[in-house]
Amino acid sequence: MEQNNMLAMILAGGRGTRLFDLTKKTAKPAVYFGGKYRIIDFPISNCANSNINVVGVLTQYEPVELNAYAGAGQRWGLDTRGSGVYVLPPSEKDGTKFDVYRGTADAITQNIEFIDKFNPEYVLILSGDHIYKMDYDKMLSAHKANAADATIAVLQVPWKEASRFGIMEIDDQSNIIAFKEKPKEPKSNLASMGIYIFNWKLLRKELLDDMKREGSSHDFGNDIIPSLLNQGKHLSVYQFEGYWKDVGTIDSLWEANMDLLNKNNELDLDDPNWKIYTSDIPSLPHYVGPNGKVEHCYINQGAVIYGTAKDSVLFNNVVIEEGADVQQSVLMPGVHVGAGAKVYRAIVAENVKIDPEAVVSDPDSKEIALVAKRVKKGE
Ligand code: ADQ
Ligand code: ADP
Repeated sequence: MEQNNMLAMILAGGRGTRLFDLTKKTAKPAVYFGGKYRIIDFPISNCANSNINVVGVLTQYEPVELNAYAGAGQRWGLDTRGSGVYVLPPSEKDGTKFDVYRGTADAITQNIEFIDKFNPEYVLILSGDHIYKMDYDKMLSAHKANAADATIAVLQVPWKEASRFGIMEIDDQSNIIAFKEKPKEPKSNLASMGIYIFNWKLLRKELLDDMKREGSSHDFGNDIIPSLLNQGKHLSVYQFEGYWKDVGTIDSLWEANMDLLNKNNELDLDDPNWKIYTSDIPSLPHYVGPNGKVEHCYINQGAVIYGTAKDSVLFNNVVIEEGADVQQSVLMPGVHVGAGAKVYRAIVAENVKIDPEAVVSDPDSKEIALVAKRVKKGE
């Protein structure tokens, strides 16, 4: 496989406050998704499939589980000679004062030495909290064809959501003429996906200049992109087509899981040319008991179902006891639903117990319930 001269850095340090208790003890990229994956499997598998061999993962908030999971990259076939996944928490370096990653750009600045060691021509910056399949090699080809200084992957978002994103205006040559991070009154609905390719020499200089700028929050969207535009640099967009979801909220995480159940879903995890790699947990095959009934579900190994499950995503070692009813829910590994309990429209966190006869939410509820601790009958 031909290696391209691009190294990837995945920003995985955010706290993920909008996922509440799911990210109390673990970083958002390590959160479970889709019956057998973790969110970080998506960007790293995309890198492996795009012939990017060196991937830095910038961790900070509750990194233990994520670090252990990322390892040296063996899960994604990235631990062979000349390639690897490198977990990069903030660390004390010779000649500099130790500090946490103060923003997304600062996280990269603190790893300039790491990047320099590989002497890449291009650096790809990714987020650790998006579900999508993307060929970054195609984005690099567009970046080169446009002879751009930087390229941002973009897509059209619904107008009502536009103020959650970096929003830009472009000319008919795909050049960015204006950019605003999370504008209150967006002038377009062309949104940044937080995926950037930079010529490393240029970014390196910009990051060092940014360190000296008073008042900078050292963030790509707030500081680096606007500054490059001000300097008249050539910033281009790469139009992404396909499924992409920022799963930073309970509702979006639930929706993305439910999307998978639709056999014609755009994400298509059954694509032989674009596999999403993950770790397989050795367990017994899943088992449906004599009265068990399962309809329209993803079920991973080790799940045991004596009750009923419908329109749900069941991770490994989930147990649904006799008479229990689970609908439109995501049950993470080891969840135990007691006899006669009802679980509707919920995300239930790893190893949580729902007591016999307990009720979680109701089928007509508009809200998605997050269940992160034991639920007792009558609660
Ligand atoms: P947000 O998603 O709001 O917007 P941010 O909260 O900065 O951006 O997080 C981006 C990624 O960086 C996340 O994966 C997060 O975990 C990580 N991260 C945050 N702070 C970090 C730190 N100090 N150290 C290391 N990692 C950190 C961004 C762009 C928008 C764009 C959206 C698309 O700024 O322009 O529209 O992504 O989702
Ligand atoms: P959310 O928006 O749900 O909180 P993000 O992961 O996007 O999730 O991060 C949100 C904010 O948390 C960002 O503005 C980021 O700067 C900040 N942040 C990043 N790392 C930390 C940390 N270690 N502790 C506290 N806040 C952090």
